[in-house]
Amino acid sequence: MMYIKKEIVGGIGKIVLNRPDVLNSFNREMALDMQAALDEFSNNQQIRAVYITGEGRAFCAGQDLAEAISADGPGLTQIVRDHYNPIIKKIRNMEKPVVCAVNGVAAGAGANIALSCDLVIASVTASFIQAFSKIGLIPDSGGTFFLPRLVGMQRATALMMLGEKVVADEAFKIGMIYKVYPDDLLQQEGLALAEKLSLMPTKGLAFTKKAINLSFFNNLEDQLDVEEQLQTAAGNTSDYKEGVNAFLEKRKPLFTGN
Ligand code: T3D
Repeated sequence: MMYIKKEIVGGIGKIVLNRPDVLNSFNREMALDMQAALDEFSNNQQIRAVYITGEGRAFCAGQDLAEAISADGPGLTQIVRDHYNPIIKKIRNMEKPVVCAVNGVAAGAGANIALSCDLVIASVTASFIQAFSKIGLIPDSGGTFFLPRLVGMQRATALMMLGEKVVADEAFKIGMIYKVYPDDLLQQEGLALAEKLSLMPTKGLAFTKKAINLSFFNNLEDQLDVEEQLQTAAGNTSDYKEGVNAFLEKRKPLFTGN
């Protein structure tokens, strides 16, 4: 089965979660296919932005609960350690921007995979549910890391404990996501955003992402050191030279990602 559809559109690596009958909930095969797709797009230098969305009416309903309780299934520990944790690490360590277009409900691990991406947009009828508490679990897939940082402790705690649905407009208002679009414009706008990013200085964006990742752990002194190092590296890229030359020559820059 092709539970993950992959496509390369110009400089964009597109991933579509594809188990629409069960709202794109993840079973083991789908999680491993997702990891493989992320690896492939990470290694492909022609791809300069990654785009993730869902097939059908949902983005992703998280873990396939039938698999989760199946006696011969992988079991909780393996599901978290081998399925979701690698997906989140691959997204955060991807040296290119990852755009997530949430096209419908995003629940459980589905919500938190979305929130781990660099820019999260959603259709107006999409929603986010930290569904874990309703079945006695804790938010995984980075939820306890990203959500308090995005919306603050109080809201994050309430969302994670109560498991209430947050509609897209509310998610936007509380800073959980970047933008909301009408349903029929989401894919067009999402791909335009990914394309825009794919034409930007890829290494500079990767260094920015690295600095953001490190900022979660550093004090100001250490973070200023990180900025110094990464700015030096950014200054050694061809795209930096192109950006400055284009500005001085009053023309549009042509970035190559190098
Ligand atoms: O071992 C572990 O579990 C550890 C890992 C944890 C990570 C997690 O993600 S835990 C959280 C798992 N997800 C959930 O608890 C969400 C479960 N789904 C729902 O609450 C609802 O489906 C939604 C709120 C997301 C959407 O509701 P609605 O009314 O729009 O759709 P529906 O009718 O509930 O679902 C449509 C179909 O998808 C339905 O199948 P059917 O009746 O048409 O044959 C439903 O059973 C199926 N489905 C939806 N979510 C899941 C699922 N099947 C398996 N697993 C699911 N997560």
